[in-house]
Amino acid sequence: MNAVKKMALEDRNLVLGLGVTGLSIARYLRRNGLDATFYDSRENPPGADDLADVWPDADVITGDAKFPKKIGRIVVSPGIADSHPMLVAARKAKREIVSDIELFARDAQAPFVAVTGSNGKSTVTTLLYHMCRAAGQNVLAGGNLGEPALDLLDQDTPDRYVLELSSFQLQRTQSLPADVAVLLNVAPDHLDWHADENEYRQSKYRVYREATAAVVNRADAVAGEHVSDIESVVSFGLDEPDDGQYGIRLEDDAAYLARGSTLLLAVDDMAMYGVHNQANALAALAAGELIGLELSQMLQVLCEFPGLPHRMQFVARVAAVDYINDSKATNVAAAVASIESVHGMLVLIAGGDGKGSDFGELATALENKLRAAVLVGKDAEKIASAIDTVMPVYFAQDMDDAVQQAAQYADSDETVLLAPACASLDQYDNYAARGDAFRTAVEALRQ
Ligand code: UMA
Ligand code: ADP
Repeated sequence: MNAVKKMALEDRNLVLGLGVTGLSIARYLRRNGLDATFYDSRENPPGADDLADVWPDADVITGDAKFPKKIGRIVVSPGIADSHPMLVAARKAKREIVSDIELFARDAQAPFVAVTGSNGKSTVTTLLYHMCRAAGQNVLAGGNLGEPALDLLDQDTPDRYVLELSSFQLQRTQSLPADVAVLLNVAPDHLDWHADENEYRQSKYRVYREATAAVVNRADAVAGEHVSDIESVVSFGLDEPDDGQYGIRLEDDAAYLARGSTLLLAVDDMAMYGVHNQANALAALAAGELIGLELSQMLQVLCEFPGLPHRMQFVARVAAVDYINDSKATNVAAAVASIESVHGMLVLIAGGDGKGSDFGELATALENKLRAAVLVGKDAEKIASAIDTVMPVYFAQDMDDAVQQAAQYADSDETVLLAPACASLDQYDNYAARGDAFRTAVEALRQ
């Protein structure tokens, strides 16, 4: 009798968040005949209409609703922080708290590559997707990028999954038996969600915990410690590689992607732009090797894949000035990488929601490189106080104003770079809407 009661309680889920993830969890629970109550902080969450299609007459609670007692498990959307009252109550009641990724890992019937890092996740996930396809594999990619992980389980089982994972998702995932785990880099981000920087870093290292094979960045000594028990480890970095490693070699003044002493591809032959994308390419090659992909097919992908939209995307040349959209540079390290990838002097457009970041490193990267900075959004003042000692700083009302000002400060053959070092959510629905606003403002300059 007790066992029956316990099962029934365990089958009752509380789903936190009615966004993209919440809806995918609803579809998953429905497919599996499990029961659920849905919660969202917002009184009228937009996802509620979509939920009605998936789950007619769903039990939805909102706002400051009390933690429901008859709940066995909490399935939580990544954006909801541990400090949320529902999660505090769930921990007090000793209920299991899981991510959608935990449910995915428990049910997946095909091997998966897990890709994480502060920056470059989407690029490497997409590169690996194309590399697997080039090798004739049936592959599905998703997670933090594109389709939510649980929706991938509702499709025919592929040869392999490639999952992009955020720190939020990793922190709530206990079992992650990845075929290959890739950690690209760790730099401070999401300090408004994580308790502190150490918690953020530790969540990233979790990607290696149950992995069969690992790709590790040689520049991250701590990452090296986390893979010491993993049998197959391949490293990548921007330095010269030893045997069996991936890196960069210089020959006759040209830089090459290399494996050990073998030159693989001149970086100028890559379709993607920027030194950080060389690191991403090397990480993808290392992961591809670990899953048995053929080198020539992977290199062909690197010659063809131009990068994802809103990442170092050339927009236009207007009045002898180049305009580049790197709206996806949503933290300081990403903005530093894009600044370092631009040749010559630039005018930077930055700002938005800084997520608790320290902008000091921007000043170091910008010295002798920046003509001016035009700042927008919630944390414009905070960025200004970190960088106004190294360059003139101006404030703008919105993107149109920012682009018009930047056009005045840039000289011929210089670049105007949108690399905000901040999330976009204080002003836009997402980074893509911010990048689109930049493009529209640049196009208006021609008129
Ligand atoms: N909500 C609450 N209370 C809160 C916070 C949010 O009820 O305190 C509700 C919101 O009202 C909303 C829902 O939760 O209805 C949104 O949930 P969410 O923030 O977890 O977002 P999803 O729509 O489920 O999208 C998430 C990822 N978002 C975040 O991690 C913030 C998406 O990544 C991801 O594509 C999607 O799951 C599918 O896996 C976006 C992202 O910005 C692109 N990720 C961060 C990044 O890349 O830096 C980590
Ligand atoms: P993510 O999915 O981790 O946000 P993306 O591939 O979308 O990563 O790239 C986001 C931004 O991060 C890019 O626009 C670029 O500014 C920066 N970036 C990409 N790869 C790297 C890298 N390997 N190191 C540092 N910065 C990077």
